[in-house]
Amino acid sequence: MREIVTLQIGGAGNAIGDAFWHVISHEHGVDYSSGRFAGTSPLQLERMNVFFNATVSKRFYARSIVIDTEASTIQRLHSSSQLYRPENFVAGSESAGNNFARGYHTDGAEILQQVLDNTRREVEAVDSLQGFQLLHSIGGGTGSGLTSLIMEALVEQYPDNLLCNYVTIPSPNMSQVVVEPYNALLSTPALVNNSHLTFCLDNEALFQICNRNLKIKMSGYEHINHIVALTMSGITTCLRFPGQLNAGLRKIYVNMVPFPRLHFLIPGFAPLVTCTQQQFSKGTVAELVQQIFSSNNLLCAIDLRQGKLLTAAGIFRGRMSPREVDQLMTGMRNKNLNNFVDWIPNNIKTAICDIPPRGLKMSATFIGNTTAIQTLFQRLLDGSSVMLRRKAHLHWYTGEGMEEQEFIDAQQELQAIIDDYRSSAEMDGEGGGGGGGGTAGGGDEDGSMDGSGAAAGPQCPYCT
Ligand SMILES: Nc1nc2c(ncn2[C@@H]2O[C@H](COP(=O)(O)OP(=O)(O)OP(=O)(O)O)[C@@H](O)[C@H]2O)c(=O)[nH]1
Ligand SMILES: [Mg+2]
Repeated sequence: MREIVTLQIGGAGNAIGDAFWHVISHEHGVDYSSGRFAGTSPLQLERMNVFFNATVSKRFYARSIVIDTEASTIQRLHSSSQLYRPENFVAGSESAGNNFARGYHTDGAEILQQVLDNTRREVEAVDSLQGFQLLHSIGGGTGSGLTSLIMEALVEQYPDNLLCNYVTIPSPNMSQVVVEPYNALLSTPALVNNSHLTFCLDNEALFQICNRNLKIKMSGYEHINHIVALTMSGITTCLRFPGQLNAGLRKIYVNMVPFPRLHFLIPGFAPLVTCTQQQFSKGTVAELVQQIFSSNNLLCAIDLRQGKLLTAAGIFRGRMSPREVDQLMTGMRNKNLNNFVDWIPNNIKTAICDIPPRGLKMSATFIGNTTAIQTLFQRLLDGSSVMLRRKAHLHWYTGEGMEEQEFIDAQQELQAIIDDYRSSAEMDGEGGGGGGGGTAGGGDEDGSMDGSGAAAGPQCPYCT
């Protein structure tokens, strides 16, 4: 069995991690509170070991290290479920206070060894580790600083294993903390150089999905985290249930990442429907295909039409005709050739898993590696540059031992990745273009690519 060890780090990392375990434990027939199996199908058990460990007493627990510099997050999870192994909780004494420097150099560094010891124990208990899954934000001090530290150590200690990050990207609409752009900036070097697969979960897009499209009144992150968990469940479907495509992290890596540095992936999910909206949906595969190629269904605030897809994958769940899925996906590519690079033939892949997610007849998850991600990186760069120019708030970092040069180096790293994506858009046979923010292709007014004309747009997943 090819196992994965999860590390959930900081406030956002643990909240999203918990939502993920909620969703996938149900899919595998494991009771979230007790960790006991109550499933009905052997398929639920077949590849359970990828994410869960089994005990002799037939209980399952999440193979996850639960990490935070402050204890309260961890206490919450401790009391909510027996799915977590108590020895795997690693808590510090004080939050890193939204400061990368404290996550990386002081408060976070203090608990690093304990994180690595626990990780080692889990790694030694598995048959054949395929890699690590790290869940964290880059706006907070722990999620940015401590995660960077952990990644450096993991790459050194486990050079043959893959690191896959699910990264919460800050949005001023969701958090008012003024230094978040600095923390995001300082996280860039570790993500560029040490992560193999980075799934970008942009709070800006998630905010828009809930607020503008679904008109949900948000009092916290619960809705957002559920959308993220559904999407993560979609991305990991092929790792958790029998199938061919993307059946392991390395296969995802090979299929989705044409150059090692260009490993930043945009996820999307469909349908995102309320009960009311569901009544008006045709519930067809064509709708799903249309929706996953709509910018409105992406978990990143970017416009797919402003760049080119290097690679794309659609993971479909539920009973449907593989022929129809293939035809529709190929049709989508053929109608939008201008939005796909022409130097990777067959750069769109599909997978189908019979088992639908809870409460839905079928769903589709999108993974795209697009040059349009430049606009997200540019947003992060601009957000930090404007403060850095005046050295605003810099003393919080220099006071913890960091130097201004580290900010400048990180800016260069971020600019370099923007340039890499831009030049890969321009590598197209016909001179490409479309990478630097210009409109590369056609598409509909709602931000979707040309498709079957089915209604697109995100809706609430809560009734599902
Ligand atoms: N999607 C999502 N974002 C969150 C959640 N909690 C916090 N955030 C975002 O994450 C950033 C703050 O990071 P946290 O993860 O809370 O911080 P941390 O890693 O615990 O670091 P410190 O608290 O500074 O030690 C902000 O951009 C928040 O908007 C959550 O549950 N879900
Ligand atoms: Mg915190």
